[in-house]
Amino acid sequence: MNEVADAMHGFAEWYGRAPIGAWSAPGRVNLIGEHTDYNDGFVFPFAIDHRTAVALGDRDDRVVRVASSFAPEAVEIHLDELTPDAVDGWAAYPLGVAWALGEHGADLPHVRGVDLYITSSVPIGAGLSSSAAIECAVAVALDEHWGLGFDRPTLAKVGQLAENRVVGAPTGIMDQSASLLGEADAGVFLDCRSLDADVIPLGFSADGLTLLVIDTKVEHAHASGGYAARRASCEAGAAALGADSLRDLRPDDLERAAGLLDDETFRRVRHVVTEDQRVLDTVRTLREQGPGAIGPFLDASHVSMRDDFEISVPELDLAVATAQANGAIGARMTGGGFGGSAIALVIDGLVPVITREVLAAFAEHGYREPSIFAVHPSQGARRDA
Ligand code: GAF
Repeated sequence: MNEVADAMHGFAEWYGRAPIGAWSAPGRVNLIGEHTDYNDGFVFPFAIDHRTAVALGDRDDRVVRVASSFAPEAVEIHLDELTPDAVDGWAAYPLGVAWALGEHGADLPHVRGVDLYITSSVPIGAGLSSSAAIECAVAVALDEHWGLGFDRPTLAKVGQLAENRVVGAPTGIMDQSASLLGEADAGVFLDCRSLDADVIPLGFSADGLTLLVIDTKVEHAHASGGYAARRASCEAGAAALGADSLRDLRPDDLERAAGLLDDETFRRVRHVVTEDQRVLDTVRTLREQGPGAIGPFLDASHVSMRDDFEISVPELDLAVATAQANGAIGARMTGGGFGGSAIALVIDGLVPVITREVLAAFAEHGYREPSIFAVHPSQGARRDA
């Protein structure tokens, strides 16, 4: 799909004139580091080659109007009326970004309105951050059009604020950071406390490896229960242990934690503390030995999410187990959980057999047919036209 051409074409059809520019931002796969971002910990995602594009046209008044290929109606609002509660549904993502830019210091009372048209090839609800892709595409577009000059870490915070306050999902900073900072063939190793980011070559294709996404088609939403409950458990666990955040604990501290926390909170804490360590181990191993050696950390991450953090579902477990049983280097669910996608790092030659076996296993269990496809680490948000 050529998202940018589609966005420009869609804009022209919808608004009856050509746009003045088009920007795009990718979805992401998180290689490792799940539910660590809002605990001030470490993550290692990469931007994928599925993007959301936004075409933009200027206006003489102060109305912002958004239309898209995925909703039948356009939504519009006067900038003077833009508050977190004034918008909902899909338009909360793009319009939430406009509001959040103001919260970060953009002089919204003095900018003119815009028309936007959005298209996307990031599957929705698949755990690949379709929401961050919209936020980041709109953020870079408005930042440039309104001459704001915000840096990328600030735009990541803008996207996160839109998601937290306007969409209402208590998510962390990972997805927007991956979408804005990603580069071709590289992962973004992010310290979510300092926001220091290291862009590290992944070298999958050079080493004959493919990163497969297995979209289970079990839809998740982070504005609802489970995600917020996990976050609350982590905060309660940190408080009970006298830590500012779980980032401040090491695996050595877990024995003490076991004596102080109830079983469920302890397991939530153990996931985050060991996951932070797995991110560090993955990055070190990747640097020292290459991507073919990181499999055990991916596998262990899945077990931790399944048993300790309890955010997997049977379809994700089946995808992971089947990929592993058929020779994947490593496999795990990716993203917030409760549905969405698994990933499997696979030797190129095994892609057909792993694809076939996962499809067969899903059919045998009577699960909905998953969508299985390769993704490539790609460039982050950019201006395209
Ligand atoms: C979702 C959230 F948006 C991220 O901030 C992160 O917490 C992730 O779930 C879990 O690692 O994608």
